[in-house]
Amino acid sequence: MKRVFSGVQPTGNIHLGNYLGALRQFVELQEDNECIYCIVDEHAITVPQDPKELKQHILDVAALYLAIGINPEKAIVFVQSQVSGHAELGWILNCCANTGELFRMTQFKAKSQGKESVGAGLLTYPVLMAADILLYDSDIVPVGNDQKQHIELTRDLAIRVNHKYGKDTFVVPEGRFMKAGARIMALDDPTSKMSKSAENIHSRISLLDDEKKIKKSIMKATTDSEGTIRFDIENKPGVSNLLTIYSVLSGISVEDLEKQYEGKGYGDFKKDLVEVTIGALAPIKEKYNEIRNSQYLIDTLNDGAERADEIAQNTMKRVRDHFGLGL
Ligand code: ATP
Ligand code: LTN
Repeated sequence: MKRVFSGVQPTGNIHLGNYLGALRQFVELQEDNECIYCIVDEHAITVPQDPKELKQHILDVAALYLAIGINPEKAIVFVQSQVSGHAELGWILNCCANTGELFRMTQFKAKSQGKESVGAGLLTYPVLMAADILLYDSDIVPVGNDQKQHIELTRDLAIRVNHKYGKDTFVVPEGRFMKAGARIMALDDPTSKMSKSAENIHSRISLLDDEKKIKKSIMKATTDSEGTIRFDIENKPGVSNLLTIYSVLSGISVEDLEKQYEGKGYGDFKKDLVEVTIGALAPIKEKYNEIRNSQYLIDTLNDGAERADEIAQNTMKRVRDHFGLGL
């Protein structure tokens, strides 16, 4: 059995991009692998967070994990800060990473753009992500396309450490990316990715959006002036993004959708996409409401943390030993 690890930041409600690019894989992989899914709250504080809101968001994401179909009897679900090995291994790996490679990360460049000084956590964030992954001897890391560079860095760090401290220090992991949906674009600007933290709420569809909001965001979505429904990322990024979302949510191929909407306008197409989206999200919302405030959710997370900690402590013993730390 392969070990799978992934995480989502509790920085807001999960959106269609997170779901189609990453979380959809979480559910699929739990059938045949040993899966560990984390709510990475220590990553969230790389930018300022309101403590009360952060606590709520942790439970929101946890409830959404279960609502989309992650089964705690098959997978471990837990909160990062409940397992101290993440921060500890993060420090050790910080001592193995170079500032040059961290300054080159596109996410760091984007988040620090135009600012004279930013929190050091923004720079070292990918090292903590590497620690998350390596702490569990993970083989596979299901993520969206935007995390490719961070996965590469994780692999580089693992190989570097293995070379210096013994080849069985870390398992070298691999990223897993969806063929369709690995990069869902913002609805208001199809040249940038859909994001939890973007200011315009109509740039994204959150899994918990109500029907009115879903309708408004899709009907407002940026398209183009050509008027035909066909997949062409270069020239028609907005329509292509909507076609991807439609196809993945409905299970109908993009080619069949193009045929289905031949001679029809964007209005008809968008109206149908509204229905498809509402239909796909309704069961998720229902399950979420059932468990969000339950003791079951808290018990699941505490149990997950205990199971994760056991694996993490084993890895940390080995890592400390290889590095010569302690007695
Ligand atoms: P933020 O906007 O606050 O940076 P985010 O929306 O990027 O957050 P994360 O918690 O950082 O969300 O990402 C969770 C997972 O979702 C990651 O695997 C990431 O690659 C994936 N993901 C995020 N945005 C998209 C997107 N637009 N399309 C596909 N996958 C995405
Ligand atoms: N950096 C990721 C979130 C994340 C993650 C991880 C993903 C933190 N640690 C470990 C996979 C494995 C992001 O999506 N921004």
